[in-house]
Amino acid sequence: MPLGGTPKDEIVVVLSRRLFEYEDDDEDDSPGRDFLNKPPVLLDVPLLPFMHTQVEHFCELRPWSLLANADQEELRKIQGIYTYAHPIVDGALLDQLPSLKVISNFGVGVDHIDLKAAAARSVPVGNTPGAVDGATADLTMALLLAAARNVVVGDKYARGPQFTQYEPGYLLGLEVFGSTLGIVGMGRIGQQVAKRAKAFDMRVLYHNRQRNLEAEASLGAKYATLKALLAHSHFVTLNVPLTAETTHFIGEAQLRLMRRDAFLINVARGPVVDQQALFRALSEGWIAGAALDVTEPEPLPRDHPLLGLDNLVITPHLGSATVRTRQRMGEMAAANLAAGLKGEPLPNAVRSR
Ligand code: 8YV
Repeated sequence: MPLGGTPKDEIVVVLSRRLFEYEDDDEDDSPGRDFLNKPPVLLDVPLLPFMHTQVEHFCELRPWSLLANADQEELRKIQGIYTYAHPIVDGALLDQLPSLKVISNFGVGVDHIDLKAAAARSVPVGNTPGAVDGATADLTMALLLAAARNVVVGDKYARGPQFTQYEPGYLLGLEVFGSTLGIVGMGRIGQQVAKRAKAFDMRVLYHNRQRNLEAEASLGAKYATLKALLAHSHFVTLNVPLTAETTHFIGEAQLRLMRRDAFLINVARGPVVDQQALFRALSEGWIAGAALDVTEPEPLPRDHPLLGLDNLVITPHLGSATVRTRQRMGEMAAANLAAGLKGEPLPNAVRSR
C-alpha cells in the first residue's frame, strides 16, 4: 500500500483491527501463535503499517485505553511504552506499570514525559535525535516563505471569485532574500535552518543559552541577545525544545519588541508562545504575521480565535511529516524499544536534566 496515498480512515481501520486482533486469537494455530508471549507494550495511537512491522515481531502492542479502563492485571504486565502523539507520561502513570522496562518516544521532543519520574523508577527513555532535523528545517523555510509571500491567502484568492484581473498592488509580501532571520535555539534544527537561510542570502542572527562558535564559523550566524534579535529580525523562527525555561518564551513583551513588518514562525512546541499575546499581536498589528506548525493545545479548538486570522499560516504539526523521516524515526524508536525490553542500553537514551 503506498504510504503517502493511503486514506487516513483506511489506515485507522486497518491498524485498529491489527492492534486488537490478539483478542480473538484463541483458536489460531498459525506460525505467529507465540504472539501472546511477546512483551506487552502500551501504544498511544495506531501506527502506520510499516511502523507496525518494525515492532510487531518483538512485542505485543496494547491500546492506551487500558489505562482509562484501569485494568490492573493487564497493566501490571506492561513492559514498554511506545508514544507517538505526546501523551502525558508522568509518575502517576508509571506507578500503574510496575513491570515497565522502557519508554520509547517516536520523535525527538520528550516534553510530555516526566524524565525525573522515569529515572526515579530506573526506566530509560529513548527518542530519535537527528532524525527530524532536515525535514523540520525544510518546513520552517516553507512556513517562512508562505507567510512572507502570501502563499496561503494567494492560493485562496487565485481560486476565488474576486480574482478577475491581474493587478500590481495586491498581496505584496516581504522580500525574503537579503532580509534578517533571527533563529531562537541554535541546536541541530536551528543550524539546519541557518544553512538554508544562507542559500536565500539572509543575514542570520541567533539566540541560544550558550554561544555556538562552530555555527558562527561554519554558517556565518551572529549571536544576539533575545532583545536585539527580536528588534532586528524580519523573521523569527523558534527552534527550541519545550522546557520550563522556554514555556511562554515569546509573550507580549517579546512580541512588542519585534518589528511591525516581521513574522514569527513556530515549529518547536505550542507553549513556547503565549498564544493570547500572539492573537493580540496579529490582530492589532504589532507584527505582520505568523506561521505555526505547533499550537497549545494541539489541535486548537475549531472555534479558536487564531484560526480566524488571515495573517496566520497554520499547519497540523507537519515538521517531520515526510515518508523518509518517518521511516528513520520509526527505525530509531523501534531500536530503543527493543533494547529496553531486553534490558540493554538504548541506542538513543534521553538524559534526565
Ligand atoms: C514528531 C516532533 O512528528 O520529533 C518531534 O519532537 O515533534 C515531531 O516531529 C512527533 O514527535 C510525533 O508525534
